Amino acid sequence: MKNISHVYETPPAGANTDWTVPQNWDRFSADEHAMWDTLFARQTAMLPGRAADAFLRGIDVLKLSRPGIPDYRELNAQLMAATGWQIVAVPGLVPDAVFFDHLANRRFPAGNFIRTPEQSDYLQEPDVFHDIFGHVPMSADPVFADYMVAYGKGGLRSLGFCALDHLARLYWYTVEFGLIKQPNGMRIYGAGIVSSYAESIFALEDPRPNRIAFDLLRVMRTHYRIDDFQQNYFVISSIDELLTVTVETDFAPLYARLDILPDIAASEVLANDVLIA
Ligand code: HBI
Ligand code: FE
Repeated sequence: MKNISHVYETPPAGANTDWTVPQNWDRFSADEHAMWDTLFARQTAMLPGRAADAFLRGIDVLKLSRPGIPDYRELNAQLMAATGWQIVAVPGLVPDAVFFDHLANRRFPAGNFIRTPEQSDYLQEPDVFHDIFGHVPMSADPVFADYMVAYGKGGLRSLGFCALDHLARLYWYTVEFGLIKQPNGMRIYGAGIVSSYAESIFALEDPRPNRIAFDLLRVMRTHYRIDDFQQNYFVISSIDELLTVTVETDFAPLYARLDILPDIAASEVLANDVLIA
């Protein structure tokens, strides 16, 4: 990804061999805590009616005893009780194999820095607001938490098939930019959308993006955008659907098919796509 500064192919000074670092919650400044509070207030005000029911249930895990950037010591006590997950602080993007291994072991790696006011609407690298506000509430949902574990284990296996780029698309179009069609309407569960004010509105209310029924092979063939809103969003009907398809699919023959099928552009719609209103 261009113009990002927190990418680590080797553990930086002070990091453990799994790239984790102490959160050092006490070192965050009043301005950094205020940045969190501003982002938190703006998103929690706009998400009722937009975020998935599971996300809104999980947001309470973040309503800790005090405002500001969550202290992982307190947050983890809540999250562990809910789904056995814990947050581990990392200095930024970590290698895929490290990332998958953390997910497979119910550890979510969260950036231990927060965006600047100039980046308040979007930044390409996962800061503490994207990771904690975006990912933690869904990680408090037992079914989604199990999906994330299954994904991490699948990611480790995909490394053996050199199929990481195909599997990364599954993460991107579900965990990061997924939509869900609930009986009461279309809702957001993807962390990349739900942590972004502008994309939360765009993904649900703008007529331009295509909202396509989730299909595993279709998603794994589809390129994604990293520096702009998505043009295609994929819509599941339930979180169970995600867990079931990931756990029950034998990915080996799927990877063989993906090797011969052409990729699909990020904004392309296929004749057999099922568009969801
Ligand atoms: N590292 N810290 C961090 N956070 C991520 O979301 C992340 C990562 N490394 C790799 C990665 N994501 C992607 O490869 C996944 O989309 C598969
Ligand atoms: Fe993310």
